[in-house]
Amino acid sequence: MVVPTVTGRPVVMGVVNVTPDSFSDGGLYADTEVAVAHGRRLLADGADILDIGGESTRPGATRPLVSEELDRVVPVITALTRDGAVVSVDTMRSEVAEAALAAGARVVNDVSGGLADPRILEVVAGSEATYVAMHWRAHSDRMQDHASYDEPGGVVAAVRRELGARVDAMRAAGIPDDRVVLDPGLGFAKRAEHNWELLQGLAELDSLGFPLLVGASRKSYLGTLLAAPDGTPRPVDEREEAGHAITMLLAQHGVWGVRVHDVRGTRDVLRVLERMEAR
Ligand code: PMM
Repeated sequence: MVVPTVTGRPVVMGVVNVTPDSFSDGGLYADTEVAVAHGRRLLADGADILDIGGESTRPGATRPLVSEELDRVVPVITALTRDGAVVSVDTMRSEVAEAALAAGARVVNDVSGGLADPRILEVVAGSEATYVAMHWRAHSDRMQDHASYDEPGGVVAAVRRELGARVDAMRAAGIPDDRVVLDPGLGFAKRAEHNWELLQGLAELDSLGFPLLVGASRKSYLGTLLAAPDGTPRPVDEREEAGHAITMLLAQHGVWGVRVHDVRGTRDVLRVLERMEAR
């Protein structure tokens, strides 16, 4: 594993979205220079990994061209790896994963777990990269049509089974188990109640036998939880404290990593936890 956990606390993956349209920070870091500066700030705040993405996966998003995605992420990855950062590329495309690895990325974070572009599994197998495989059912323009989990055991059983099938595909492609991290994919083909059930059911996902990464921060289920009395969801940039509460619970559960926007606040949460656990 590229970033093994030290002292048992979760790895902190800081988000750098080089996109004009991500829900969490849409357009703020779309420019190379600004994205690199943002990555440097997250590093200074204590990120263990910087997750660089060039495709927005907000519900309803349309996909960029491969060339657009490459132009967004490669220069940012090159600059940040030159600074010594451990960089992850957030992509579903094998061509982008290949270029990112050549530019120095050491983690491939594939929100589709190899379903969008199965060749990505071969690219990862032929490298030394860690592979994060997230639970996913469909591209963002139609993912919420797939948010039904009627089988016995509900969303937790379905995510466990579907991630298990991705593990079979990774093994078949030749990716060793010790380079794999699984992610339940909060918000991807999930309604708010599904996200809460997954957070409550992490132990069942642990039984797959792989480290878990969870991306809980700023997502719409928090906006719904914290909605105003008239039902207006809490704005994206006012959900941080709730995200930190979830980080605390995830750390206590023993997840491998958390994917977050506010690295500084996340570090503070983990520092409190470490102090409380010190004898
Ligand atoms: N969420 C988003 C993008 N990439 N990757 C992983 N592994 N897990 C996630 O939950 C995840 C992801 C969407 O959120 P963003 O707009 O904040 O990046």
